[in-house]
Amino acid sequence: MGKASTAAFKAATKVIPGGVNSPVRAFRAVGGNPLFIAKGEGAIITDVDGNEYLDFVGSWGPHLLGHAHPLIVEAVQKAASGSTSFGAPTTAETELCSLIASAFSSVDKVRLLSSGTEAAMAAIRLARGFTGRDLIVKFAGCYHGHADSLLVSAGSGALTFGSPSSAGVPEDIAKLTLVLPYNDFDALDACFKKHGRKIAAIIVEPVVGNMGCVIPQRGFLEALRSITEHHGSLLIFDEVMTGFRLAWGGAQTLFEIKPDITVLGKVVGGGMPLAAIGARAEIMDKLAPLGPVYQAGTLSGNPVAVAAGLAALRSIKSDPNLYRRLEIISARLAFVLQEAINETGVKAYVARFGSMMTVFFGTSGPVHNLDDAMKSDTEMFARFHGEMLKRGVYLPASQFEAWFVSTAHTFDQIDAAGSAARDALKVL
Ligand code: HOZ
Repeated sequence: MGKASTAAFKAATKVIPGGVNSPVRAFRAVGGNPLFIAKGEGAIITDVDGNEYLDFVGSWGPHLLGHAHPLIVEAVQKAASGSTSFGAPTTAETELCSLIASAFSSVDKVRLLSSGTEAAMAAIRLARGFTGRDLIVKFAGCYHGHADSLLVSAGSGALTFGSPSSAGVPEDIAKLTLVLPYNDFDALDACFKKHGRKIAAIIVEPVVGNMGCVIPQRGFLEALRSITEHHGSLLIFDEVMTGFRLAWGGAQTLFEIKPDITVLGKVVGGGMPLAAIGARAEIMDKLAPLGPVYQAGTLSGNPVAVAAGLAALRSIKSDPNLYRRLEIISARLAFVLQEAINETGVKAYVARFGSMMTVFFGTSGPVHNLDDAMKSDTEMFARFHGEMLKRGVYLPASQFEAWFVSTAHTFDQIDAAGSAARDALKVL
């Protein structure tokens, strides 16, 4: 780590808790201090010391098209020159919401918000308001932002009510969230047998990015769909990571499952603070001002964020080969990493779905749920992270985060990442 990043971190710690505005950035899980980033272009970021890194964080998901995509930058500049906020409707919001609705067959109407956390929180309230029920089901290891109802871990038994996973979350709120193991059909059945009539919704990452990349087992998403339908509960797909990343219509299009409510963030905002919830009209019309479920925001539908989102989605839509190319680049990354693992004999498991991937260290996999993910050797991952950084590759600073590939990554860069990984694995 260079002198300028060290000094910047020292200064930051004086005025920002832990020196960061979101905890995983602090590098606590991998040791050392965070790099302070000065700029990014395509797949490369540059720190304040002038060191360049090949970036597989992609701002934790938004940069499907790479950093500083010219069309997004141009759109942002143009929008900002006409004011950064109105707090009044604009035609661009209607355009963005129409584009989102056209991408998801489960969505008639869309409400724009400012962050994934806010969107997941609103989706939960909407599900409760629509069904008149209080309980929600989430899966251990799935992360849906930091709203009180969602910072909950499993209680003492899989069928018991959840307990707070953060100080400040009241027990009484956590009790309304049931936490089940991901990919566990029996736990799902037992939970609905016991509580089905009281469950407002299941919220799930259809492909998980937040315990590392974890893929739904065959039939799991279908089981969520049928059990919720059977019990009159709603199914919420949190597609903050997967929406517009895995396919134009998100994971739900690939798996051919229609959720009741879709939560979007990251790619949909082109790197600006923008998120969305979408559903069929019957559900969305429960939102104020039409319905009784309150939700609002001064910066909701912010013109600069909307311009960035529109530019990102239009660019994605205009390129019919984009997802195929992204798949090939991502598959290449998984391949070169697996080659490096095989060559060096390090025990590690590469999990990938499209352009989301995680190398779980110290396990040969498979990783189906949080318990499997927790078998990882996090110290080995931390050493790997540091060695990759020394070799100019910037990875998420936690074993339990997804790496993101962008359309800006080139084959040469991917092969360079493979060579860096081979060298890094050799010295672990
Ligand atoms: N919640 C993000 C990881 N899943 C981290 C966001 C950030 O630190 O920017």
